Amino acid sequence: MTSDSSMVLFAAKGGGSAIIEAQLDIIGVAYERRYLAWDELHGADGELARINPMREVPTLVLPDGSILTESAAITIWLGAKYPESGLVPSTATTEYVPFLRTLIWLVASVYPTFSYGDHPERWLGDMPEAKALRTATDEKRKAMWQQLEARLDPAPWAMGERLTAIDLYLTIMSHWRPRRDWFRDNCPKIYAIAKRLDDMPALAPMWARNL
Ligand SMILES: N[C@@H](CCC(=O)N[C@@H](CS)C(=O)NCC(=O)O)C(=O)O
Repeated sequence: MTSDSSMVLFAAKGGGSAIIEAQLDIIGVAYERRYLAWDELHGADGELARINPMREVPTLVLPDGSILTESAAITIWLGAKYPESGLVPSTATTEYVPFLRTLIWLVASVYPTFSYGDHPERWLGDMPEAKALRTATDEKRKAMWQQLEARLDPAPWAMGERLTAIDLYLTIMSHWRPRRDWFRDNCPKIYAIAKRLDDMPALAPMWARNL
């Protein structure tokens, strides 16, 4: 168990902050969680808005007080600081390139479909197209998950024999639209990874906080 009590994670129930909670819990580092209500995130001018103008979670305050946002950046930072966790494969491994490719694809291609589809009114106001934007981003996301499914060869984890942060992203994101039953029926390899992680004891507190 590592002690680093000065880290503070801004989080919201069920959000992308759970991906970072899972990593911190597996690493075993002590950190403070500050949960915000969903309507506090975008609207309020509280502490989160002061440190992250995007008003998004995850936002991590590092031990030296600097602010780290963006789940992939946090993942890479944690991987460098706690390499023994294996959550980010070392650059010397064959897993590193597929890991990097998949990590950036998750945050740069898949995650934005939620940014636009969850709140279409932020982009289109009360225009009638707002509903269509949500439907279109939901459909695009399904196609992307199927692309990943086609190139995955879990053994048993997404990147091979070792659990990595990719498995945590998949497990948590598979609770979001189109949700678990769709993955069971359409992406059985992603679903199997998620089911395996559901039962991991180190993640039980994270699930209790987030489901
Ligand atoms: N690119 C960011 C996306 C973060 C993000 O979109 N977070 C969502 C929660 S899953 C959020 O904070 N939404 C609040 C809002 O938009 O009101 C990352 O990978 O961390």
